[in-house]
Amino acid sequence: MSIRSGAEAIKVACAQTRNTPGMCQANVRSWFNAPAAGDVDHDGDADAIDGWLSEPKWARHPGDRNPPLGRPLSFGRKKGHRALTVPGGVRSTDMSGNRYKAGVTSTVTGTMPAAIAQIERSMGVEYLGWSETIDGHPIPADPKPKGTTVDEQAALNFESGKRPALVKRPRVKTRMKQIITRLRKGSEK
Ligand SMILES: [Ca+2]
Repeated sequence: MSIRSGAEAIKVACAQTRNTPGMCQANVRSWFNAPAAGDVDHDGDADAIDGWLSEPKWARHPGDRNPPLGRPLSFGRKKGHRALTVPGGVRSTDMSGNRYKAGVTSTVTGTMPAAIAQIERSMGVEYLGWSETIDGHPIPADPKPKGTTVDEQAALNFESGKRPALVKRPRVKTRMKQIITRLRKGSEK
């Protein structure tokens, strides 16, 4: 089982729009492809509190309301809550239009401290912190995008008409065409 990076987890979370009510912990860990934390505090329930407790102390950032993107947030009180920082806010189960709504997964929108406070108010929970791990598993770094080299990007710009003045030189033009041909060959493999 390989754990997803923050960016990969964000993608999975943002594609999800429904959830079984009250299953925040199971949903957030599944966005990361992480195994269940289990009943860490032995209260007979595997919930968000267990998720938070399963994170090693070194990986917890208690009370830090400016968490980075793609990291799990934990809330306490009652069964607690778990959610994920995403661009524009916090992806959360049982939230719709920045209000509590059982069964709907959405992004609670807002800048980071405000979005966290919105979840606290809407769900009656209290922010505990964010963690660098998910259910005790390190979250791997985001994969590097399959980039193009500087030359290849210049060639693609040339082909799409976005040609810098430099490319008007015949020798450069020939070189750009060679690179485009090579790119084409590469993509036919
Ligand atoms: Ca428990």
